[in-house]
Amino acid sequence: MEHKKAKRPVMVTRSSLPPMEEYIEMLKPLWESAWLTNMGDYHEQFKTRLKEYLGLERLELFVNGHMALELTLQALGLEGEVITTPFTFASTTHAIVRNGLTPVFCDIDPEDYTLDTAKLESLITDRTSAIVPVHVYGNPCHVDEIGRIAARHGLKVIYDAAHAFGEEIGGKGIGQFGDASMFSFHATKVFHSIEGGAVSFSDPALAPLLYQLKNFGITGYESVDYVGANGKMNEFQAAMGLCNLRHIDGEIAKRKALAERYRERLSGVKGIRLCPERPGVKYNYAYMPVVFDGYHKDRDQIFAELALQDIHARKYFYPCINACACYRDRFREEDTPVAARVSRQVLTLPLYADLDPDTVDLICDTVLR
Ligand code: T4K
Repeated sequence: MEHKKAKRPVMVTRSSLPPMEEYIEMLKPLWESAWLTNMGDYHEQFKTRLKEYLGLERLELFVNGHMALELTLQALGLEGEVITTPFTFASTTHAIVRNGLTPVFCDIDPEDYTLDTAKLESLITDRTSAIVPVHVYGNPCHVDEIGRIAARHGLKVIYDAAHAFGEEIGGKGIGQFGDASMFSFHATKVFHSIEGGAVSFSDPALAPLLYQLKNFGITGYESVDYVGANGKMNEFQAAMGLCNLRHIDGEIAKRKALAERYRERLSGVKGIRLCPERPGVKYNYAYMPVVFDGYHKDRDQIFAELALQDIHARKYFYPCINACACYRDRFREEDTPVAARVSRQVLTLPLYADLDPDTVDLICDTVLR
């Protein structure tokens, strides 16, 4: 069988970059001021522009998404147990554990792979202080039900929105749900600032605390009030974020067209499951997860067939976090059977703004062959 030629290698994603001149122009003032980090002008501008774009009132920037989440959990003064999902990137669980909290893994919804709210309430104990759900692949969690459960039990809700930049539910920015939401601006994300992250939050009292915690807990020239960390976003990151923000709508539109092309080819095929698109949700097309469940080839076979053509899909998120070496002594993957199964069936196919549509066709041909 003859294959169309694709530029190789094709990786699961490829960072979008602004025109180089745009970024260089942004760097000139940095050479003049020599103010490179510690909350400079670009940092402040980026914060303002992001709040506008994301429809948020309160937001703090961080050096990366992980520090944003870890320091937010610290700022909220949580104790005891935190209910979360095992079907995520290691960062989510690590942020909980590194705060001295105990993660309690809740299984996932078999359709959209976010926390299964039907299984959530039975995991709440008198030691539970918070829920950390993940809008995994940009699939929004069941925020209304999570909000109701949290309110009933007096729990905080901190969303890991690393994959959900720019999304909306019913016209509301996704960062408006829960007590706080963490966004990642890593190079592999829909929107990036090389590395970077942000947290949106509802309680105004968190604003100074988050700012101080990311700066070692320093509260004045001669005072350090908290055991903070270095979580500051530098000016080069903020400059990249400001440039990329100018182009983000076009980037998402390109992703949407490619995601639709995948859907046209792969939906309705027996044994292949795509994530449902919920009405009223504005998606960002962050990932293209495909689940092979009863298909004539399994996930690993398809992964290998693509790799032979120098096309590198990824098994996000395999293994489940409760099966990773650093946690498997304490947790059992069997306790979250849906997550365990999906993690063995899922493949995230290449998706990024500049992916050649012919490559999407080639990938689909390979999957369907
Ligand atoms: N919560 C969730 C749910 C997350 O998914 C993440 C991060 C976090 C929290 C933490 O946020 P950050 O602290 O990272 O802001 C990648 C990313 O490093 C990570 O940010 C992301 N999730 C995770 C899902 O994916 P790897 O180890 O798979 O990345 P890597 O280096 O294999 O890159 C994947 C592909 O991306 C490469 O094959 C090519 C492309 N790429 C990569 C880099 C580094 C580029 O085009 N440019 C680049 O600069 O983790």
